[in-house]
Amino acid sequence: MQIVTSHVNADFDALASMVAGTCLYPGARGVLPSQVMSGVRQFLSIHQDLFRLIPRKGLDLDAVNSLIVVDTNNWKRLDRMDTLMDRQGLEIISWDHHMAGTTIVSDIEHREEVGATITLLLEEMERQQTPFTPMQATLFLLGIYDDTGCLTFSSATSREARMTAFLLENGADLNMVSSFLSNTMDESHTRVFSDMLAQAEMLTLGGIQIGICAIPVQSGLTMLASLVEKYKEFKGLDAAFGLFWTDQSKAMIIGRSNPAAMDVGTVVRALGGGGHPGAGSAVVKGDDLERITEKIKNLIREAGSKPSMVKEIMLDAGRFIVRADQTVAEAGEVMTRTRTRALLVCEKDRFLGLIPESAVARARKKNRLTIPVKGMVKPDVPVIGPEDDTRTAAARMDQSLEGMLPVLAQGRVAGILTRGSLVLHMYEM
Ligand SMILES: [Mn+2]
Repeated sequence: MQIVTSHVNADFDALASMVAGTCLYPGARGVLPSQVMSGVRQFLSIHQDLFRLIPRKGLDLDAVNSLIVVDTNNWKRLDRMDTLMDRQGLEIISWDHHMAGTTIVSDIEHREEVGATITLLLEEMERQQTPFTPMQATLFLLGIYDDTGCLTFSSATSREARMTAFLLENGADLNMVSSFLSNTMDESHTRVFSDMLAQAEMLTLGGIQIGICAIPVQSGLTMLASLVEKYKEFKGLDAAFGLFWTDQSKAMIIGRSNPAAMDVGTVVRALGGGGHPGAGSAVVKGDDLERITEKIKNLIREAGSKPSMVKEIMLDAGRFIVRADQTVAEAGEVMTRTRTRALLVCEKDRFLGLIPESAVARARKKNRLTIPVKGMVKPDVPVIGPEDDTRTAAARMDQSLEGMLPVLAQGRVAGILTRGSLVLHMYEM
């Protein structure tokens, strides 16, 4: 007998991978561990009959000669399979995305560092053109979304995104997916949240309040980013970091910050993750929680104490400037040539305001292209100083309809920040 099984406290990735296993290996029976996550339990209470699954309880392992293990690499995480450990002639096939701490030695191993195990099985199903139902597609998508925070965790790869598209093309139902994902906020989240409230450390940096919570969680717990966001709001903080540590010596670090408070991206990038000033995440492996916490505190201090300044990243404004006595037609030509949506209008050294593309269009309609630019200046536009920090600039860019901030020093143009240049800076490109 060939069986497919996965870890106790099965999450959606584990369940999806088991079901995909029964598709790829016709004749294999899915063996459901006794304990499953509550969202999975709710899902199964409706869908169980649709899948070829039998409960672990009451299963006699004597007849098993082929074991397919999905979404774990550790005998201890399986539901009472120890008797198979030394069975002579037992074939073991693994499908998994956990790279460290493997205790299950397999004959055929499909182990790759992707965001979800189900991705590996789906790629194989796509290759073999293995048929599956829309209901199964929905479960597979739940697997991808559960393990990758709906593709937002930095552990997600482009392969998860490709398989998401593949599943949507094959009938996955997003309404069902979202209804089961929203249900996955359960008692374990309440417990984690109350731990966060009780155990957080506070850092104050130049008036900015930052909370850091290091909390052990069961692996596969999703919605952690929402918990960090809620925690930040609940405590009225400027920024918050959650370090969620699972039994697989892996920590998920999630940061959230108000736009102008601090740059979360800098911190998580230094840990090998990704993000931007307001939000980011990283996965850190093989380090203990205390060491990671210390490391993050230092990174936060660095990020908080050295915000980059506008003058470090501003562009030369030369090609964005028109003189107040030039015609609107000339301004229009410069905009077309430089592909900008507005220009800075200056009289000698003095900054008067912007002339936006829309003003040129208006003048063209009214046949007034020959008048001087001075007559069409929009004076009260958001500006920034060279000594201001880039977080302030990012917040102020929001108010700019033209997507540009003139950088002014004593009323003179010192440079310019465009939305594009600010974005490149945020992603450190
Ligand atoms: Mn997984």
